[in-house]
Amino acid sequence: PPLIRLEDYRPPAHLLDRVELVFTLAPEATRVRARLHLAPNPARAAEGPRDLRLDGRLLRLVSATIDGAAIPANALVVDDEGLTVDAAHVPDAPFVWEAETEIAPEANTALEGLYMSKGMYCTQCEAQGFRKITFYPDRPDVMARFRVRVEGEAPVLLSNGNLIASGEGWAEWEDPFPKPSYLFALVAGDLRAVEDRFTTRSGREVLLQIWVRPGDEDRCGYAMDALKRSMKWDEDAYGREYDLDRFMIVAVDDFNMGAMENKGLNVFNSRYVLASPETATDADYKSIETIIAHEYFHNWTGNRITCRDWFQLCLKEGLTVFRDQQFSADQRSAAVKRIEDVIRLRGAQFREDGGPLAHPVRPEEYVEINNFYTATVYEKGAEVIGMLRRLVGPETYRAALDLYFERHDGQACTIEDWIRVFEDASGRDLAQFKLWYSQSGTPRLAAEETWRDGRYTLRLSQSLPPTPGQPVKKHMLIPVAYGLVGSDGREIDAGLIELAGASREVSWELPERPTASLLREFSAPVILQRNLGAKDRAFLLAHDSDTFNKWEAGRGAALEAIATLAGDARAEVDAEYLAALATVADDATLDPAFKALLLGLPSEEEVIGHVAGKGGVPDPTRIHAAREALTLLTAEALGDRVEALYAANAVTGPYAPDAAAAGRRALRARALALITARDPEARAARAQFDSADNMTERMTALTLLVAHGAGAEALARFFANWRDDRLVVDKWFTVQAAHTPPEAAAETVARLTEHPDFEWRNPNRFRSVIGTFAMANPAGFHRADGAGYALFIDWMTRLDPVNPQTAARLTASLGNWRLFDARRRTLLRGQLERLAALQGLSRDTGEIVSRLLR
Ligand code: B3K
Ligand code: ZN
Repeated sequence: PPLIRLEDYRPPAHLLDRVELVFTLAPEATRVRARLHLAPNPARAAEGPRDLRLDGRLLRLVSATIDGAAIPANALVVDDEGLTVDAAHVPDAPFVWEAETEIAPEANTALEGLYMSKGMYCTQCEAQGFRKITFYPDRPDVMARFRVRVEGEAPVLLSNGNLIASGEGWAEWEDPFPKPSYLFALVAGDLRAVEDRFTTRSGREVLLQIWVRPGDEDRCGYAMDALKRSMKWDEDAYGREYDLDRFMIVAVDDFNMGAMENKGLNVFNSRYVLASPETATDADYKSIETIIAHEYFHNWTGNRITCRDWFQLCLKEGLTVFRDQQFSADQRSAAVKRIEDVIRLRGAQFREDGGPLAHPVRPEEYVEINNFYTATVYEKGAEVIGMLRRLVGPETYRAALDLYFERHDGQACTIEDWIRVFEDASGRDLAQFKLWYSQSGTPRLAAEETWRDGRYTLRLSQSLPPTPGQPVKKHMLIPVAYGLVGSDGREIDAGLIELAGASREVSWELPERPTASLLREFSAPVILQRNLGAKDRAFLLAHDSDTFNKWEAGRGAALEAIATLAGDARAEVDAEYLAALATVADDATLDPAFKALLLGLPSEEEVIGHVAGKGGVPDPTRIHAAREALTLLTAEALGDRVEALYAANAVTGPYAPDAAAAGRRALRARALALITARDPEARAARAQFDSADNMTERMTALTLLVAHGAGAEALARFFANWRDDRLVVDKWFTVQAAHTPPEAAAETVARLTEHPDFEWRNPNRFRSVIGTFAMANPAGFHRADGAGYALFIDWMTRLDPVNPQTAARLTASLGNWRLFDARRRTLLRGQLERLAALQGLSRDTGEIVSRLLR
């Protein structure tokens, strides 16, 4: 398959003004009539007459005309990827292309284009699904106004924009804003709307609708509330108002990702819309809030201003993630949110950046663009914007964004456009900063400190490891936020150091040696290399005014402790760290959510990355045991504080998903884990499972029981209770795949795949078993005999022909496979080669496997 390159970008040969579509829906044979008002692109006028090239896949062309006239058979050639009309038959002036195509939504298991989910029609067009609906210049720099008529038996027929007319069996929609085809959506089915209204700050009334299947209406309240808060927040924080008469969200059960920002008609994976206290956890509520906000924010960052080509994906995704992070920080606790975001970044993005799948925030080549909706584009893309904001300051950041919206509204843009508004707003040359978009890999930031004759010197230096295709790199501009803390805990100095060259030295004349708090708020996505002794760590954990680094100090100690115990099970654990945890437990001034993070441990996955980052070879089996051991040591060190924390943080009254209540539950969950670590019978967890009146506390208990190998009875009761609720049944599968002890995990997962409810064609269900096993149970998955690997690849070979996008995504979770020992690497390589050799392997999975093996 061809490699698509950024440097080969050319403007489109033809532009579009208007598009009219008529859909006649039928599961096996939907007819699509398209009328495209095309014109030669003046930007390519010098070329004279040119072929008309339209993208199209898996379409049956019924008829086609240009300006009403048939096209001679020998002038129109259809191939696997589209069609070409010979230039001799293409007017060199505006013209109308009309075509009728037939598609089979019911047979579409890839869930891209028009497909069916439990009798309901829906679409997913980003990135290139529209070409599976009709022949079209399917690229984001071709924008058009759409008018859509939907005909079908379904009672509800939806598309983008405003409803202009409807009758029995038909509806017509018009979207006044020009948009690229990837933002097109159509939904039809037996759906019910939960409605509300929002008045924009200029006084326009917007109808808000959340469309769900009958019976789910009572689970939309939180999503609706999150939507209204998002709309208000975008007005207040960015001056952005909603622009159509209505905003619709549809919940769909079969969906490859989280959600999709189609103009005026967002389509969501139902797990990110539906919630009730009995069925959803605090974590679910939090995700719903974030994703509702994210898709809504895309209306300006993505839809009104879109991407010129798919290499610019981070232009909309990095920015929109950054915006949703700001929103969540404002709605909840900023300190907690920042820590959670960094955990996520290190878990997914650092792992990607450190292995064969590493790529720049703005990639320069791809085979299948769907493979680039990655943690690097999204999460690192957001970090880059956070650095920009820090460098220019919040006021200039806002001015730059105002300029961005003013200058580029209605356009398809590039990272160059984005950087330019910052240069214009700040007067700063950002050429070096822009390297963050083109250089892959996680920079290492080394810090050395000296204290001599009343002078404290901090020397920062950077190095950039080689990554695929980038053996040598230039120095980056790294903003390093810092603070110097005196022995009495007072702040001596704080500020920002910009490291632009290989190294930089800064020094202070001081009466005493300070303790430096470096990379505050995690001011750059780098790996900080610093010899911080146990004493300094415990000091920062106790005294740092920067909440991120306060947490980070404990995190560093925990990582060291687990790594040490994994090497030698009888090693001593840093006593200062355990003592500091006791102080944390006693500190009544700390927000419970933050305290829960301070008392928590890094995931096994994070320890794997940490050990590898220091040049070691991680052994997942030993790391699992070491993490358990540290949990027990922590429980012992805290003594009866854990029971006290458990009792003191009970939340009374009816369940509410707000940050304060969720924070108390998180702290209580941590206490329960520590209590359970000391009790082989897991009595407290059993008691909580029996008495819980909400899903958060029930899942906390069930998770601990399963991890203890004591979950059988609780699992059976849980399933009997919730077997009819698909989202809860997903949790039942997930908890077993993630938390079954390592020795038994592969067998348990194999058994789960034989369960009658393992509907593996449903992406949520597939991910809850196979994806969870590979990503959330490292010790089970990496069991030394390779059983986990074989099982995983068996399922990839089965899923790939049915749903290549999801298969490729899950295969990419092996991005860290080279970190392990020779024996595991040999087993993994064998399995990857088996997948690579599969007859008819998709372009999606094929690209991932070949990058993994390169
Ligand atoms: N833009 C979509 C993701 C589309 C993924 C295509 N494979 C959701 C989002 O980022 O908001
Ligand atoms: Zn997005």
